[in-house]
Amino acid sequence: MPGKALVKSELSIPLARQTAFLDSPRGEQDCFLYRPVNAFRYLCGDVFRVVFSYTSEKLRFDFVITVTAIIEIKHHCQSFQHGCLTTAMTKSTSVPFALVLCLVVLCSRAHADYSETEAGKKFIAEMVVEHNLNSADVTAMLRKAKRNDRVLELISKPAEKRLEWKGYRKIFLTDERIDAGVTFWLENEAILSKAEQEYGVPASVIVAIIGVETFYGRIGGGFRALDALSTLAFEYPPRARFFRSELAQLFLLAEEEKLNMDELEGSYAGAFGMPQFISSSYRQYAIDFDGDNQNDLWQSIPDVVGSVANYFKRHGWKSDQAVIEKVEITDAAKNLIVDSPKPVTTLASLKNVGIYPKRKGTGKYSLLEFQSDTGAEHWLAHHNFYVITRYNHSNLYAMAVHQLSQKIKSRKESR
Ligand SMILES: [Ca+2]
Repeated sequence: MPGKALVKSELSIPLARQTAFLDSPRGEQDCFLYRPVNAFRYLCGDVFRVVFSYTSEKLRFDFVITVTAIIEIKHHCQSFQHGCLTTAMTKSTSVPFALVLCLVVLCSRAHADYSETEAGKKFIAEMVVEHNLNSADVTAMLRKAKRNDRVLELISKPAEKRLEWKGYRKIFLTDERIDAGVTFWLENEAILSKAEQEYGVPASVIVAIIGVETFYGRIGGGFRALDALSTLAFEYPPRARFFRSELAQLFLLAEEEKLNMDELEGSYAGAFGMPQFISSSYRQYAIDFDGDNQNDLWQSIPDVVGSVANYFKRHGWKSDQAVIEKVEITDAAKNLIVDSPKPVTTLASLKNVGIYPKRKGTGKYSLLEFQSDTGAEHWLAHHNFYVITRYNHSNLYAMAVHQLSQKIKSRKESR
């Protein structure tokens, strides 16, 4: 039966809003924008929304994509088929032709069956041979995976690569996040102390990580994990190998923790729970810190706190050492500035150019430059700074975590 579709409303997002959205990838506006993409799941419902992206096939992996409009479509198909919707939409004079084309593309991709692709078949075979999973079960689940274009858009432009420190810090070092950190700390003081004692990782760092990752659980979901990881595994060549492995880990995790993969939600990059562990990290580092025999990073704050502490300990956190210290440098020191946080510069090299570290570390350092509002700042990163980058491989990320931890700590102490 032919479907009847009506364009209910069209909302153009002003340029200013697009900019705000780009500047706050983990902010609420971002959630507002990417949630509608997930509405493909509600395709057969009464109302669904589509986020349109003006894009070009040849720019697919350059991702010059701007979200320009959200269209809400009401349809009355009992059994939805894109054909009926596109036909109806083409008749509508209020919808630009380009948008109709986008819809066709988005709809058709949203229905891609990865289990039928060559890469998908190979993946299923590996899950059976290497991990002993049931072929029919894996195939059935993979068949449910839907391509998500928003995932491809976001993965290509993470804030860590787009922004300098002066822009990045404004996302995370806000009064609201600091206050939320103090509140989280006060509400979970006992479990944070226990984790600090058992793992040697400061409560302030654990609190800051959870604050940067998900704003204490407020942000972080919005994508079906199966869709996000399948999209990245099968449609994002630059990191397909990594994401295929994470998709495999997701299947294993779901099996071990008795999770329903159909419902699991996470970030666009396939990280989930309050501390945003990717599947392999979840399997390797998540712990049961409340004694209910489950590693629950969604609902159990003790498990979240213990797992973050465990992650840091396992990556070599040294409880008696500093993270990073600010230094003033002369021109002679400029050739010691590096991009990598891995501490390889010796104390002797630093002294040669007039830098004398004041804080305790391993004796190996990394001299980093950050662009602040007032110009270049120089910081001497210690081993523990490098450990923070094991959570997210970015100097900006580690700096945000460190500074947020310091601000939360001093605000808590001043209360
Ligand atoms: Ca537990």
